[in-house]
Amino acid sequence: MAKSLPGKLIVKTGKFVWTTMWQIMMSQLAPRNQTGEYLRPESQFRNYLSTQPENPAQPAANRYRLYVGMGCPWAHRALVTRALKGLETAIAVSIVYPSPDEGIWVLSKPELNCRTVPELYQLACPGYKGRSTVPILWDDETKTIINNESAEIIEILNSKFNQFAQHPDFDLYPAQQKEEIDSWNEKIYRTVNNGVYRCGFAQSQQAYDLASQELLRLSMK
Ligand SMILES: N[C@@H](CCC(=O)N[C@@H](CS)C(=O)NCC(=O)O)C(=O)O
Repeated sequence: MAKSLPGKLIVKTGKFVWTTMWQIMMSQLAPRNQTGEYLRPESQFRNYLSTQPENPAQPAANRYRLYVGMGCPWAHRALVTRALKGLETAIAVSIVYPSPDEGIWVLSKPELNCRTVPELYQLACPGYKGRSTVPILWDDETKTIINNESAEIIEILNSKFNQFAQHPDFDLYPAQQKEEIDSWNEKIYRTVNNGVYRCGFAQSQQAYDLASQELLRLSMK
């Protein structure tokens, strides 16, 4: 009878291969600190619209569009703000879809000779090396990304398009509540919005425990 390998060796080898593959995958997907906590990369396009004459990005109708993915919670808040302000006719939306085989967002049909969201980023900024995330506030006129940070995109939609909005008086960030909103935002961002990523991308038990406890504590308040 042919001899089989000892079970212990098979299990040990299997665990080693799986752990190594997982570590390689995570190192590409999720930057971390020394204790294995997920560190979200900063969004890199952080421009604002302004009516200052020297600013090339002037508020206008039918000039800017949002690239969004329907499964993306960050994109949702941009879409919700666009709807609440009544900006559907002023700001276009292009929906992108996840490509499970490529691990990137792809456009529903090629635009500007781009098939994918990473290609749009390259068009906006040749040589760009960061993550190609949505939502994106895109300028159709200059073919570039104005902003790719949803917290700032919603601020722009709330305040810079009022002359084209159906609900210009609906202010989602009233001056007298800014402090309270910012303080809640800070908590919700760290523990819930980014908290679920901190759980999923934790690369040590300690990092996972910290993220999941903070998430549960805030969600149960
Ligand atoms: N800080 C960004 C985060 C956006 C973000 O992480 N979007 C995810 C989808 S939910 C994404 O596009 N990920 C693609 C990638 O990281 O390659 C924001 O709030 O706009």
